[in-house]
Amino acid sequence: MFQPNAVTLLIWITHLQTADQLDVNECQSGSHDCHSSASCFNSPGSFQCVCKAGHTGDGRNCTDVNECQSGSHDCHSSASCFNSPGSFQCVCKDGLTGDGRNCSVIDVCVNNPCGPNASCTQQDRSFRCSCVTGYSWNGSVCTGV
Ligand SMILES: [Ca+2]
Repeated sequence: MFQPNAVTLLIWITHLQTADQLDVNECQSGSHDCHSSASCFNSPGSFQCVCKAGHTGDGRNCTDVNECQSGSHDCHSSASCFNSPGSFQCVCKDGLTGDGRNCSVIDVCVNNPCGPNASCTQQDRSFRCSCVTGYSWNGSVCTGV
């Protein structure tokens, strides 16, 4: 049976150290040629460049993906898409509220702008006030007839 003695152990250790020293971490030393929009991954004797999310390319050259043009965005159908480096933004169109992924019509009647004795009806972005039976509009509120 093989019994390692002090000399073979020393050879092993020296060999391991040499193999370890052969690998230069290009990602840490800054000697890599990855694009500024790429991530560097060190590997034994080499390294890889991978374009960051929202970018496309081979790692040496990375360009922004225009999600608004490519259709890979997830903006709501009633939102505008704005491209940006590595990302994109969704903004609900006028008269709508939400985070751009979800847009809904602003409820203009929610705070009862018509006052008492009136019903509020949303009309596109504005509202219409209708006095209940027995009341009429005096220009600002519904008053008893
Ligand atoms: Ca983009």
